Amino acid sequence: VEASIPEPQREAWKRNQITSFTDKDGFEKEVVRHVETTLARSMFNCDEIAAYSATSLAFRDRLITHWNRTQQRQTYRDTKRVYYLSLEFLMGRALDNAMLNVGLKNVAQDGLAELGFRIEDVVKQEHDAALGNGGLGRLAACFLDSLATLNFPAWGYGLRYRYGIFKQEIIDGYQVEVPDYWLDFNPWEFPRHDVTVDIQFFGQVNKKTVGGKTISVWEAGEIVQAVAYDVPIPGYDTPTTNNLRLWSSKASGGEFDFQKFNSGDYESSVADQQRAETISAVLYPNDNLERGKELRLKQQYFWVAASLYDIVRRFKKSRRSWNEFPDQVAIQLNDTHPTLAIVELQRILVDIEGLEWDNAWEIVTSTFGYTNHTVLPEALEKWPVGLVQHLLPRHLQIIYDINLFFLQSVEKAFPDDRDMLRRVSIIEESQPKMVRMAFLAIVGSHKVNGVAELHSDLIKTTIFKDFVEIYGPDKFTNVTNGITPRRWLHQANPRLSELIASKCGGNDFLKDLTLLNQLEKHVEDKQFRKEWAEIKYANKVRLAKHIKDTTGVVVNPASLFDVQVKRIHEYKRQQLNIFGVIHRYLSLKAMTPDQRKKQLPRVSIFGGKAAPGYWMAKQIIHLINSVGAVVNKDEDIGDLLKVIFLEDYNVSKAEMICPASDISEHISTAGTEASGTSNMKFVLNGGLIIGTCDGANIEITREIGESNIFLFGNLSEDVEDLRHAHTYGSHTIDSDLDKVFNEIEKGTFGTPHDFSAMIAAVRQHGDYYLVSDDFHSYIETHQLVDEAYRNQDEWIAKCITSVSRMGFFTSDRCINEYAEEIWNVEPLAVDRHSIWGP
Ligand code: GL4
Repeated sequence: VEASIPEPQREAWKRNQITSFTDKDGFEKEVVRHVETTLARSMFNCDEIAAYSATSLAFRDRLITHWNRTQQRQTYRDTKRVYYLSLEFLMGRALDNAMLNVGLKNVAQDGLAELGFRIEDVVKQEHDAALGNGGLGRLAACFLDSLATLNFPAWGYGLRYRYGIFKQEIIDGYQVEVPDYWLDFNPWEFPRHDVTVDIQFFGQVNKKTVGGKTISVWEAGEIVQAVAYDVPIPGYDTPTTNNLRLWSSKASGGEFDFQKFNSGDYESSVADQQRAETISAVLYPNDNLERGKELRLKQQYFWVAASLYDIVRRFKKSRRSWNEFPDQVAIQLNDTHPTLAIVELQRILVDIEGLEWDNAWEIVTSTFGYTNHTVLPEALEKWPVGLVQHLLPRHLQIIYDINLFFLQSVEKAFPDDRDMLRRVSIIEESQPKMVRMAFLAIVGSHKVNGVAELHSDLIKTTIFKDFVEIYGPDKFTNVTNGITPRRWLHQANPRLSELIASKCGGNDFLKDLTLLNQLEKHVEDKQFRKEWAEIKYANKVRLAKHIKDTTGVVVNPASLFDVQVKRIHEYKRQQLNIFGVIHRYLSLKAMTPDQRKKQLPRVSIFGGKAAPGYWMAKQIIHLINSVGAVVNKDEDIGDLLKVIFLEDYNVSKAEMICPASDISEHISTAGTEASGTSNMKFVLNGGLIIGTCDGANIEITREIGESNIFLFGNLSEDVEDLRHAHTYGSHTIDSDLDKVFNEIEKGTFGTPHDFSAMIAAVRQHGDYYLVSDDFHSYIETHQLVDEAYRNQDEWIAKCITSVSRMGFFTSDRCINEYAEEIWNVEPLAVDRHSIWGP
């Protein structure tokens, strides 16, 4: 590498190597330089936003030298890389994370203080990067943190949406969506105007004979340009800085515009430009729901084609043979959204590189792994054949060929099961015909995984059962989700992190979370418990202040804080929670003042966005706010019960909310929540949880012990029978729930008609989510929570014990499992000073 550059030039470059700041003075110099030169401001007009911008730029410069070194080293060593393809990366804020991962937050804090700023205020200036909906997108972000921290050569590939998830406002108790203009100023991205790919759509496929061989040539009807924007991803306590490449769409400068322009059709060439830019304009705001819109399919192909072009281009530089592709490249499909990548790689290999079909297919299937994140039928992607044909004519042909060869092999193996072919076909023979993306993803990958044990078992016995028979059980595996302790403990809860460090021999637990087990021997330590409780209280005071500032409601931080924050969805059952709150309210109202005095004060806190088109979810938000409006001003009740809906739940708010929770709710109908990840965040921050036997709750219970979690409700194996009984037997509603419904219908919480659909879903429409079946045990279990909370000493002991046993749920463990079981990649440490080291 070095030898290709003449000696004197090499010396000049080395002589002028950039040195990064390491202390307060160096940091201040960089901040002042950026304020004055990059921002063209001065000490006289440097506000908090300017201070944020300059601090970010100072840290960005640092990251970039490490980023360059990481990339050069990986190229030089030519090792296998992982590519994580995700339509969502819910990154949140970058500055605080960068300062902590680089290990220079204290330096920045002191430096900013000298320049006249409080670091907390500076950090808060940053707009969340909210390019995701919920757990799926946040998981991708945690994985990037772990990949870098563990020194894996890895890239993320996604879309650079101009608008991320909408901002939620609550007006008169209703959700109102406001666009999220997050790109106003984003110091964390590098536009790479030199890294572009032309992506084609529409058109037709022609056969051509080249050298006696017939090949398919896809002639485009429209070309859109993809431009790369790179976001550096710093690992914790390592120079490894990986890359997240986000593609932005732009009108192609090619012949199409040019022709129109020359013929004087200016308006239509502008319209073309707008149409091109629309592709990466907005994130679809649905979680666990697919709407089948043409623009969404365009987004998927645009992103997948640009990413694969980039990956193949990088592979080709190494001049290896195509058969080595899977030794150099592992591609992970985050849900089915990038499934077209399978088809695109096959197209590249067969149509463009001229490989034989079987050879190409072997390479393709060895390269891809597919992660399933949901069993909900409404979330499983299917695309009308006609739409795929129109947008991607060559891809549809390839899908049909993949399906043909697949079905031939199935027929051979199961000659007596004709119905099997219909069931597993990638093409669903419905009206209209549909492409089943999950089936295509399974057939085109060498491993398929679920995200928690129960979920991985469920996919094997339900939606993918036939495929387990066809491929055998080894193709299907489980990787239970995890979270990064850097963001979700160290960054979100600095005081608790520090206290833990003082008992666990320093900060090493942030890199090896199993070291938390050292806490357990201190559980009995009175002073330790006291400090623990004080930190929880301070975090609750901080949240109480936020509640006051944003809703005007005063809550008492000494109350039990009961939190449910996540996307609003019927399967997550916020309706069960609010019905439970109403039940509590009615019980309190029925008490004498003396009886009330003995009750435990509680604050029920909700937060989360509803998909804009999900009417029932919006009704649930409205009911929560309507109940709050009545309860919060009821003088009989006072502090005994407050009901809060926090507007615009997002990553940075989660960082404040998780550390302030006493009990959090993870109460999905058993079998519906694939994993959940906030359950892990809450326990890691010293809160207990109430939950159903669903998703990762089950493994959390296994790790922390049954006595440290409040489980309730029916089990997933009973759900089907219960649903069947609701529909075909007599369906009686729980009597306490009935009273709650009657109260709503009396108009206690506003116009009853507003909530009639929610009630009818339970009473008349078969109670699909088992709200009534689980209501009694839910209420009873909350009584156990109250009793347990009264004994603060024991409560704190449960919290400490739980945290000490949470080591399993780090995303570092997940990434190591993926690396070993699915990707077959090794870490590659980067030397702080030289890329050429051993
Ligand atoms: C989800 C699941 O609903 C959630 O349980 C899981 O934790 C997450 C990450 O694996 O993926 N699937 C979809 S779709 N959205 C999610 O958040």
